[in-house]
Amino acid sequence: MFDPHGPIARSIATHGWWLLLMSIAVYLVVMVALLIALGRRRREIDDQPETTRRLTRNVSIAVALTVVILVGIAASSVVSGRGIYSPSGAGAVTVDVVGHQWWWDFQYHDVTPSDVFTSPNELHIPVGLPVVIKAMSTDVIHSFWVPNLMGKRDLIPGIVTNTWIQADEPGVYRGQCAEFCGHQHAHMALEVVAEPMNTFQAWIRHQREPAAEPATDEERRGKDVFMQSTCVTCHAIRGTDAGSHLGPELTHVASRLTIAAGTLPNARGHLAGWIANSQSIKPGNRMPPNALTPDDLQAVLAYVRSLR
Ligand code: HEC
Ligand SMILES: [Cu+2]
Repeated sequence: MFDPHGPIARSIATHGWWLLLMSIAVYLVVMVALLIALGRRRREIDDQPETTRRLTRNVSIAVALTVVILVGIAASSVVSGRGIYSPSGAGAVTVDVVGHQWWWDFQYHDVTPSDVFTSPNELHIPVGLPVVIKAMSTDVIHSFWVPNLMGKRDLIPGIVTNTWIQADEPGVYRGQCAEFCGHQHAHMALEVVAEPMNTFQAWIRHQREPAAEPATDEERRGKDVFMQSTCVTCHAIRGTDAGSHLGPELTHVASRLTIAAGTLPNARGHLAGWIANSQSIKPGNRMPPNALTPDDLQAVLAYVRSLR
């Protein structure tokens, strides 16, 4: 959070530095005054009314100064708070951020219903433009936090919270759930991929497309196994009969950087381990182990890996 890459994070970091420097200054002044008082001998004039008056005046000045500093901090809080709540301009795109135990779903709004798609655990945004976020949760309270780009935003069941996010430069920024939400809270991470407008639009166009048709025999067999086993009860693959959203959408799963909410890099070996028994990787997560034969597992793997 002390390495801001967007306007919200910057105003939070600036505010944080001011608070820190102010606290250090006040602490030093108080300590120096304390040391002077400790080292000072008691004198005869200390009991005279003149000294009492001077003391009263000095204490009043210190109290007034304290009030001024606190009001200054409050004002600075309000100013940075305003910048955080209202987007810097019209939003480029609106995204629903939905918290699940223990993964994120990002649903991109569109005027055409068939163009709506989800991008689990990976939020793509165009550089330099605000993206409007509507945050919600399906189970318990989560908190959406991307330290380099924005402060924490709670996702509360039954309530839609509005916020926004913006990045200055292209890059991949890690985010993390910041409100303890159960067993796998620590493995509830996400990636924000900030990219130039044309790359972002190309990504959107690609994500809108239905899943690629299987190209090889093994992939075709994998698709059959997928459609005939329990996978379809939880996962959606657009363009096929699989349409459940209990788990992350898999239409373009192979194009993502990580699997299981930032738990593992999206590589063949990790995927195999995940599909066979995700409970050994992320114990308690909502995907049950799958008793697939080795051949079926290889085929499903080939199919899932073809979903670019
Ligand atoms: C009872 C529901 C359920 C069933 C059945 C199920 N999954 Fe999942 N799956 C999930 C959930 C929930 C997650 C997300 C877990 C997490 O990250 O905490 C997931 C994650 C995944 C992922 C990683 C996706 C990502 O982007 O992180 C893959 C790949 C996957 N499942 C494939 C399969 C396959 C193949 C089958 C069938 C053999 C299957 N799943 C059966 C619920 C299910
Ligand atoms: Cu959490």
